This record gives sequence, structure tokens and C-alpha cells, in this order.
Amino acid sequence: TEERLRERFETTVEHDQRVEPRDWMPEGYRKTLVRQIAQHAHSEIIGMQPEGNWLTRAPSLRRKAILLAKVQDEAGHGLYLYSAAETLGVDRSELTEKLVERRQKYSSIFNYPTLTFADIGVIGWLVDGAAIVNQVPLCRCSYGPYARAMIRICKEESFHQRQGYELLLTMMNGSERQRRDVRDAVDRWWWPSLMMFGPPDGDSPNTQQSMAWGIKRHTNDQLRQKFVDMTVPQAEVLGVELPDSGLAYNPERGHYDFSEPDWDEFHRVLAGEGPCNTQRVERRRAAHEEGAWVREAAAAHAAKQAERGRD
Ligand code: FAQ
Repeated sequence: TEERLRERFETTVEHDQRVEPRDWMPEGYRKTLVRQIAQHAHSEIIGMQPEGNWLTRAPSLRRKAILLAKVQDEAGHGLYLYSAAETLGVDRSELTEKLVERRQKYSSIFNYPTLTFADIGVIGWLVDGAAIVNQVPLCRCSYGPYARAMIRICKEESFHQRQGYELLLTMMNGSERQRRDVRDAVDRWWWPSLMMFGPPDGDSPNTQQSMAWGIKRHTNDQLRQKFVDMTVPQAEVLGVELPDSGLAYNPERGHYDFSEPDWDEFHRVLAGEGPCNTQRVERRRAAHEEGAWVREAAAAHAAKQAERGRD
């Protein structure tokens, strides 16, 4: 019967239908999803730190309220994603342990520092922009719970992106100092944003199988190109220059040509040697440990409720 179940799985994927938690699935499919969804969830949670860094120093009440809401949205995204991972038979606490022990990854992008308030705008514009390009196709992921979580997340992400762009437009219409901060932040975040899409296709061990399973819908390089094509005109409207002398429209390809990111830097960041890796993981570990009493209280409450239910 395993053969029959496998056939059914393959037909489901081939016909672009959704695989649900109750369905049989190959072990490799399950593992790949746990890896990707856990990394994605960890990214949302770790991703609260670079922006959270500016909550107490936002320049106005309005900017503070906006930033607070965005960071809270990210916590929510992390929770939807941990819930999606849990439908695959893993436990959220087990995933958190793996994160703080550095046995699971999170996006390279969150290992860079936020030096001025302009970084908040640039994260919204470039980092959320890249996240949208990567995540919209995931709304059609073959695994139902992940695809459904992505629909909701993408709606909020596109709002985040506009928030960042609006902040940058305001700063670019401000003082010389504000314009300088925006340009400096764009220079620092551009290349790391391109790296968010993962290694070039030739060095991406997972892409082929993930595409065959309908988990990924496009390759890393395809999505990176899409992001560049989308972002260059936005940079022009904003009046900032992207830090790549190789950037030029190629009419034959119908796309922008651009230079190769520094993949050595990418691998160093993945190996834990980015500017903020240690700080990010240690902060997460401390928050987890400081929250132990909440988990204990919740477990005690649940146990008491269960006991009452038995009477
Ligand atoms: N950082 O074979 P591939 C956000 C790893 S957006 C770290 O190409 P795959 C929103 C990869 O895991 C950010 N590691 O892998 C937000 C694999 O290692 P492994 C989160 C990376 O999975 C905005 C190895 O390299 N978004 O949070 C990265 O097919 C603002 C080989 O790579 C997602 O996670 C990287 N950049 O493709 C929040 C989207 N790239 O696991 C707060 C879902 C690659 O074998 C503020 N994920 N690696 O040890 C994906 O689409 C895919 O997993 C890719 C990687 C495209 C990231």
C-alpha cells in the first residue's frame, strides 16, 4: 500500500493540489518542509531584533506606533509559521532549542546592525520587498498549512514594505543629513538583501527537489532577478543610487543586469561570523530563558484545567 500512497502523493503534487497534515508524504518532503518552515519562523522572530532596536528611539509618536505594530506583526508571523511546522509532527519548543543551540538557521539578513533610523525604512523597502518576492509564490506551496499561512503573511508584508518606502520618501524630502543617512543605509543593505534569496542556482543543493515537490516555485536566481527588476525603478523615484556599477537594463534579456554579490561574505554569515550573529542568538536565548516562568505557569494552568475536566 505504500506504493499506492506514494502515487497518490505524486498525483496531488502534479495536479497542484494541496498536501494536508493527515496525508501520507515522503520523509524527505516532510524534512524539507520542517527545515524551511522552521528557518522561516526563526527569521521572523530573530527579525524582530534589528527593528526592535529602534523602538525606544523612534523620532515621533507616529513612527513609534507604526514600528511597534510592524514588530508585533513579525511575532505573529513567527507564530503562524511555528504552528504550520507543528502540523508536521515537530514541537515549537524543540525548534526554539535548535535555534538557540545554532542547529537551525535563520535568514542571513538579520545579522546586520541597524545604525540609524533610516535603516528602519530601508529594511521595510528592501528586506520586506525581498521577502514578498520570495513569499508570494509560497502561497502556492504544495503543503496546505504553509501555503495558507503565507497568504496572510504576504498581505501584512506588503503593508510593511509600503511603510518603509513612505518613511524613505519622507526622509529624502527632509534635511541633507537625512538624505545622507538613507543613502548610507541603502549602501549597507543592498547586497545583504540580494543574498536573502539564497546561493546561486548552481550552488543551491535543495532547489531542484523542492521545485519538483512544489515547495519552491522558482529558483533562487529567478527570484533575485525579479527583485532587482522591481526595485531599480523604485530607487529612481526615491532618488537613491544602488551601490552596483554593473547595474544596467539589458534590452535583449528584458531584465536588469547586476553584479554578483560577495558569496564569501554570505557563507561567513551562515557560519555565524556576521556582524551580529552572536548578539542575535544570545538575545533570543536570554528572552527564552526569561520567559520560562510564563511557560511553566501556562502548563500548570492547563494541567489544572484538565484535572477539573476529569472531576
Ligand atoms: N540565510 O539549497 P538552498 C522575513 C541556506 S524574510 C540563511 O538554496 P533552500 C520577513 C539554506 O537554508 C526571511 N541561510 O536552500 C521579515 C540551505 O541550508 P540548510 C525569511 C540561507 O531552502 C522582514 C543552504 O543555504 N524567509 O523573515 C539563506 O532551497 C523584515 C543552501 O541553500 C524565508 O525563510 C539565507 N539567506 O532555499 C521579518 C523564506 N539562503 O537548510 C522581519 C522561505 C539559503 O540545507 C523583518 N525560505 N540558506 O542547512 C525559502 O524560500 C528558502 O529556504 C530559501 C533558501 C530561498 C531562503
